[in-house]
Amino acid sequence: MATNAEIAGRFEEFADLLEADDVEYKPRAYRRAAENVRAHPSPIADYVEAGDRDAIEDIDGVGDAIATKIVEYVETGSIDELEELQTELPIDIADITRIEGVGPKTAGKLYHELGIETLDDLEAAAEANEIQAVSGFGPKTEQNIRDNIEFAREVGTRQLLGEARPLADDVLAFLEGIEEVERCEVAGSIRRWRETIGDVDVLVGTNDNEAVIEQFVEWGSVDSEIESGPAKASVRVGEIRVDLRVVVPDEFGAALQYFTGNKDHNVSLRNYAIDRGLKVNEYGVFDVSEVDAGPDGSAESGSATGGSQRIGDRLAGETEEGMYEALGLSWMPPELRTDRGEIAAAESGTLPDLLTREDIRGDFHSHTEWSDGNNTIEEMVGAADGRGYDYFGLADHAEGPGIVGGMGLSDTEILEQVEQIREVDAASDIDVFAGIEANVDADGEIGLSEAAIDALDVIVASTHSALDQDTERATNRLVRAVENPAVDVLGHPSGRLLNERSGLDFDATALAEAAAAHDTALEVNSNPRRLDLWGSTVQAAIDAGAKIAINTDAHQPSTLEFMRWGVHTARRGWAEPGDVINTWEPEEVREFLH
Ligand code: DGT
Ligand code: CA
Ligand code: CA
Ligand code: ZN
Repeated sequence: MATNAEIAGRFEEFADLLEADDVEYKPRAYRRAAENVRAHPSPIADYVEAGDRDAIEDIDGVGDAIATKIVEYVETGSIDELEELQTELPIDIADITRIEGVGPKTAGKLYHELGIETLDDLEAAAEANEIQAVSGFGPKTEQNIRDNIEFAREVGTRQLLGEARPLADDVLAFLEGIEEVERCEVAGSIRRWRETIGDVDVLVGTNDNEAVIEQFVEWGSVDSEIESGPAKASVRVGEIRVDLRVVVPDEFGAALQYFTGNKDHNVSLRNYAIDRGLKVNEYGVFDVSEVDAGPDGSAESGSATGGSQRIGDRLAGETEEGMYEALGLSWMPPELRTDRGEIAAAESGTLPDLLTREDIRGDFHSHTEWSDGNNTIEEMVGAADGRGYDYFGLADHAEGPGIVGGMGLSDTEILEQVEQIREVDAASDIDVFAGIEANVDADGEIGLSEAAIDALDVIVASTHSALDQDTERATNRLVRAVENPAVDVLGHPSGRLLNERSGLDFDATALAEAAAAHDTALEVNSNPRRLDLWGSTVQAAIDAGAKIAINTDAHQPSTLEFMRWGVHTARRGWAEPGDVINTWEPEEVREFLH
């Protein structure tokens, strides 16, 4: 059945094609509907199944016409009007618009002028210098296309963590319910909480492979079976591939360690073991000091069942903890397994004591209907209170570069909103911070009046424009923003959108040093399309002494849930509770923001 993400994807495609066709107004309506459909907390296909038309039309931005298309899509798997549009404009629009600076309008023009339909067509035209000859384009645009085509190709094949992880949770819940399953766990990038996922890996420990594999491929959510064999099977669920591997319970820990990766971590771990006369593989940790069958190379000639890889004295393999312990290392959370120093830290007992969800006491960046959010101040605060938070910050958009006219708040409106926020604060149990999301212009300035700055508790400053600057200019710009004494948090520092645009490239250490010196926190924006900062940049920030703020950037109560992605992303950057200001006591937070 169609997921909300798939439905949203169709409307995004609709919007892109209409825009490529120079249609006005409608694309915006479709995009708004897509966004709300994507964020909707329950499966919309269920409403269709139950014939609950009202529930569909209750979704913000979904009127009669869009509801009809949703029903058509869920029931038939396609939308006639969209198919017609696709025939008329046979452009791989999602692929082509992944190139920074190439929007649907440009894609439409390139199709009409040069017949470009695919990324390959586009690359060929750029190589042949045909693009700069089209009116309105120039050598700079053409060069930009050449520079970004690789990025566009690569990202097209990966899913967002925020879309793949809920599916992985469902797979796990299903497998746990199978009688023959003794142990199961996700593995691979999904267990490491990487921000994008190539495929979902799951591992089962059982003594009855056949029964488990048979039930797995018959799972109700499976759209098609890709392959299945005696010890593994792969299926497709929506757009996501799920790989199941089945092992005996006694080797579950070894397989879990191996298939969690990442590859670099595994290679380093294997070398670490070899240096100590041990051998690590997907079957266990083995003492091979008494084995004279040659070094590592002999394993390659082993049978498909790994017979010759189970050579020597097995020291561990049943549990993952045991695997690391046999190597003299403490167990480490999967988020850390990227070969950025975690093995040395495990050896010396200096692994970080990572932040957890329970440590989070608030959020500093959310939106209301005052700008582009869907709810009132009261509703957002109520939802934050309902999550047990101690404090909560509203940060609607201020007007400025990159913000659609009329959507951002003027200085006068900011002062009006602050007053309302104070009233809501007085009437609620949690501390409510009056904030704003200011816009960092191309030179690093934020355009807020002194009066607004004085009235506000939290100023989140974010870039929303000029995201194609070179590294030096981008770094200077962001450093200037964090040095501004009014700025408390630098919002989504790179401005990247996963699978859509790469955002600013900047020197994370230089930025973090400036942030640390000026008591400005760097944001981990938890929106699954952003996750910005991310693992390596969070780690650089913390190493330089900067503080992190994990924010949801929620535009409605349901997306306060995004905190889950932000916390795991911060864990990928070795964040301990003290590094993250939203674990602090309310008084400490006030002090930091002041
Ligand atoms: P993905 O699916 O592209 O998001 O990334 P992963 O990390 O899930 O990669 P995947 O699905 O190809 O393989 C799952 C894990 O299996 C991977 O993280 C580490 C392990 N693995 C796969 N191939 C190799 C390999 O050739 N050598 C080693 N040491 N480990 C491997
Ligand atoms: Ca994978
Ligand atoms: Ca895989
Ligand atoms: Zn925001």
